[in-house]
Amino acid sequence: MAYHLYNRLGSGGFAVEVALRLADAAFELTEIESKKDTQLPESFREINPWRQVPVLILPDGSMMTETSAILIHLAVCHPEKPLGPPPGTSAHAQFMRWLVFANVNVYEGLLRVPYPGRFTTDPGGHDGVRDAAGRRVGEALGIVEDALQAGPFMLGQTMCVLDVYLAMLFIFHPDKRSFPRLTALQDGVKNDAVAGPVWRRHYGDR
Ligand SMILES: N[C@@H](CCC(=O)N[C@@H](CS)C(=O)NCC(=O)O)C(=O)O
Repeated sequence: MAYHLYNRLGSGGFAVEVALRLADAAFELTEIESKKDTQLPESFREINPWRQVPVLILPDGSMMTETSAILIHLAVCHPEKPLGPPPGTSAHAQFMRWLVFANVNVYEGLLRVPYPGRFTTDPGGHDGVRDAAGRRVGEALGIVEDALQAGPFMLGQTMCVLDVYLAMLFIFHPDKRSFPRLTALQDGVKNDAVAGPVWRRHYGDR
């Protein structure tokens, strides 16, 4: 059985789709018809009780969520493909560190912009949630920017799925000028022969 990816165009599953293509893995893709920044249909709970994409069904039929965990899993399952460094190495430790850092501090912060009502019970407090989250995401991206000194990618010269993930998250931050190294990393992902076409299907010329 092949993998099965559930996603919504323009969502985090972009990075999972690129990982599957880098792995040359057979997969079926279901793109949920649902507008960006809205809730997925109630019926999607049958696939994922948390009602979010991406969801990856593994070849044995088990189900995975959480983009960073999926990317780590795919990299470990396809060590001969250019997804990430060999498990057990210091480079792999950094790979996992930054994937989780980005997931917790950037992805989750960005979600506070479309869904502020999930993070305060004060109906008048939505702008405050958005502003504080935007500031915190900016701080987190600053840490990533500093870590990119050896660049152009997070682990050096070679792109891996960590870079694909960061490039995708960076789209949603309004301030590009403060992050020249992240901008260069994003350009590298957009220009990649495998990631580029997937990028354009999801994000056009952004
Ligand atoms: N923690 C999840 C977050 C996934 C997520 O937030 N997905 C968004 C699309 S980018 C979504 O499904 N939003 C619909 C909702 O939260 O109701 C992950 O890392 O994969």
